[in-house]
Amino acid sequence: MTTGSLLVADLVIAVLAAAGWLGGGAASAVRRRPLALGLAAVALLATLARAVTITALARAGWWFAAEKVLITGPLSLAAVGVAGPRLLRVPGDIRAVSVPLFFAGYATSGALLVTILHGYPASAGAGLLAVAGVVAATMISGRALGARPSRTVSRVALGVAVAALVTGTGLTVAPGAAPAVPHDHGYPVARIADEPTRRFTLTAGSVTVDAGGRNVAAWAFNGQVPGPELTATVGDVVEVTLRNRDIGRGVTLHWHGYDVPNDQDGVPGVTQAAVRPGQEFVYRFRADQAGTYWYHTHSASDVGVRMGLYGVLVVRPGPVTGLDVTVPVHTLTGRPLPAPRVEPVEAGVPVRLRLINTDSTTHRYALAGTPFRVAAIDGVDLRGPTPLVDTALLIPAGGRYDLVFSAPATPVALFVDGRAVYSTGPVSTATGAWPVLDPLGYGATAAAPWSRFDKTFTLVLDRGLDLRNLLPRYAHTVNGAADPDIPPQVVRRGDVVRFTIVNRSQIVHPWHLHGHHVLVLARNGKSAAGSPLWLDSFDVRPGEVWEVAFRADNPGMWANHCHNLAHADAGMTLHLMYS
Ligand SMILES: [Cu+2]
Repeated sequence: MTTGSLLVADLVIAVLAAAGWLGGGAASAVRRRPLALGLAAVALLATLARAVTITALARAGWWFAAEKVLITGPLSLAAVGVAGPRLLRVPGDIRAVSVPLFFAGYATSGALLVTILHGYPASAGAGLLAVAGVVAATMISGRALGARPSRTVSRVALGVAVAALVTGTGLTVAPGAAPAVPHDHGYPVARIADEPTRRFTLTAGSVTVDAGGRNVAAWAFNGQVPGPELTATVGDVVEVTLRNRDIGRGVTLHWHGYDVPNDQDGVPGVTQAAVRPGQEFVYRFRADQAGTYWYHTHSASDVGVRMGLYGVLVVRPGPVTGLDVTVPVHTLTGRPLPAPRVEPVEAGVPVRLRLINTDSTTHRYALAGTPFRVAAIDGVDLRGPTPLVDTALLIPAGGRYDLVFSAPATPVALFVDGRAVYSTGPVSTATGAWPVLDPLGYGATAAAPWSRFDKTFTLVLDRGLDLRNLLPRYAHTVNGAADPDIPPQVVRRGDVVRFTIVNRSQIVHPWHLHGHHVLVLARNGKSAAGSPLWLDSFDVRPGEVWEVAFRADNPGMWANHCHNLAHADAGMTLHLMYS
C-alpha cells in the first residue's frame, strides 16, 4: 500500500470511528439499544484499525503521523477508556451510556479536525483547543440529556475546558517566525553591453480567440494564445519589452525554468512591480542555457496563465537540423487548445518534439508509431537516454520533455490524455495501457556532485485553516503555514542546499523553485538511479517524499512554490532568500 493510499484509508477509518461513536450516542439517547451497541462496536473496531494505519504512517515518515500519534492517540485512548467500561456493563437503561458515547465521538471528531484543519507540525495549541472543544461539547450534551454529574465533576470539566481554551488560543495565535516581507529594492534592470541581441515586444491585452472553433474571451500576448514563440541561440542577449494594454490585474514575464538574474525573474512584489495598463518593462538576460522553456505572467498568475498569458521560449545551441517543433499544451476555458500544425517530413529526418505542459495539472503523453528517446527534461539534456517504445510520459505542470526520433516512413501520432494533438497519419495503437516512464530510472547514472549539504530544509505540503487574513480560508500550506506567513529559507551564496519535500495531502503538488534547477537525489527513500535529473518542475504525489539539492549560485529573493497556480495563490508559496 502506498503512503498516499494509507493517508486516504486512515482518513476514512477516522470518519467511521467518529460517526460510530456519535451515532451510538444518538441511538442510545433515544433508547435504540441494538443500534447503539452496533454503532459503538463499529467505532471500537475502527479505533483499533487506526492503531494499524497510524503505525504504518509513522513508519513511512513522522511528517505523516505526528499529530495522529501525539493528539489523535491520546484522544482515542480517552474515548475508549471512558466509553469502553460503560459498554461492558450496560445498565438496563441504554440511555445511561449516551454521554460517554458522545464524549468518545467528540474526542474522535476533535482529533480528526486537528488533522484536517491543522496537520503538520503537531502543535500543543491545536491539541489543547481540541480538548477544550471536546469537554465543552460533552458538558452541553450532558445537560441536554439531563445527566446529573456531581458538582466536583462539573467544576473540573469547566476548569479543564477554560484552561485548555485559553492556553490553546494563546499558543495558536502567538506569532511565529516573522516572515521577510519583500520590499521595494528600486528594481535595477540588467545592463548588458553590445552583444548579439534578440529583441521582442510582447503586448498583453484582452482579446477574443478561436479555441478549436469556438470564440472565447482570453488574455493574450500580441493577440495570440499562446503568445509568440521566442527563440534565441546560446550566447544571444534576449531583450523583451513587455507592454500592458488593458490587463487590470497587472502583467509580468516570468521565464519558467530559465535561471535569469533575480531582477529579471518577473515576480511582482518580489523582483519588480507588476506592469499596469499603459506601462512597460524591459527584460534583458543572456541566453546561456540551451533548451525548452516557457514564459508566463506571474501577476495574478493562476487566472493570468489560464486566460492565456504565456508562450514558448526555446534556446538552441546552433542552427536547426531536421524538424524541431514545440508542442505547448494548454486548456483555455475548459477546452484543450489545438496544437500547431506540423508539416510532414521525409523518412529519416531527425525530429525533435518539445513538449510543454502549461496547465496547472499533470498531462499524460504518448508518442505512437516510432521508438523515441527523451533527450532532455526541463531544458537539461539527459545522460545516455535509451530508446523507448510504447511508453507513456507524465509531464508535471510547467514541465518540459524533449522527445527525439528519426521520422519513420509510417505515421506517427502524439496523444495527450488520449487525444491526438499531432499526427502524420492514422496510427492504430491503443496507448491507454502503456506503462509510464519513471525518469528517476532512465538513462546513464553519474556520480553526484556533492556529498555534504550546508543547509537542509523540509517542506511538508498539506491543507489547513488559515486564520491570519480577514476572511478565514482553507489554504494550501507548507509546514502548517500559508503565504505570506511561511518563513523564508535563508541561504548563503555557495551553499549546497537540500530540500526534503513531503506531500501529506490528497492532491498532487508540482513543485517549482525559481532561479535554480534542482538535482533529484531520491524519492520515497530510494536513490535516483538514472541520468542526473536537473528539474525545475516535479510532481510530488500524495504520500511522496522527494529529496532534491542545488547549489545556491544565483543570489536574490526567489519564489519557491507549487505550480498548480491555484494552490500557489491559495497559500502554497514561500521564498528562498540569500543572506
Ligand atoms: Cu499544489
